Amino acid sequence: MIGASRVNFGLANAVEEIPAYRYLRWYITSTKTSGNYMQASEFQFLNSSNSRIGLSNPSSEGSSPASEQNYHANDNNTGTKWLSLGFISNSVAWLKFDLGSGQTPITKGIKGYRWYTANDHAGRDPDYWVIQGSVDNSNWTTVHGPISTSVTGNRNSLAYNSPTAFSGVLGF
Ligand SMILES: [Ca+2]
Repeated sequence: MIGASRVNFGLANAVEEIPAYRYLRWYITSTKTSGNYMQASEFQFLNSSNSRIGLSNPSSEGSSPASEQNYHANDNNTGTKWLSLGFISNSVAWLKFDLGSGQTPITKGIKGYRWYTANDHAGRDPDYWVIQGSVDNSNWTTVHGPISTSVTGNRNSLAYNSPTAFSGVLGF
């Protein structure tokens, strides 16, 4: 397994293995207005220069309109959005990235993340979420959050920016 070691300078100097998460997901469980769809124009993982890391197409929990698919949340264009239709009944939406075989947040240089609001309906904006990691695409561990925040009412705008979110968590 590819991983990293984090040394905890306690009495025993124990070494804790940091799981080599191949999968990361943005896991949203609340929007500004309940009983709504969920939407975002961009969700981006960031490198140490606070720049977007391009990843292959993500997957998500359910259906979306043809022009508002999950990959529209990671096309580096705030003019396109991902709309989760299922959120209105399921109250959960997730956007999952497979970093690839043998890849981890460390190999990809992922140090944090940010996301941007969509073009309309502020009530659909996420306001409570976690970031989770998984080694097997089945069991998930929270690596950032939960984040509960009031999101800007501005449209197509930066809503949350944490370029060092995973500092000390994912091996950096
Ligand atoms: Ca977009």
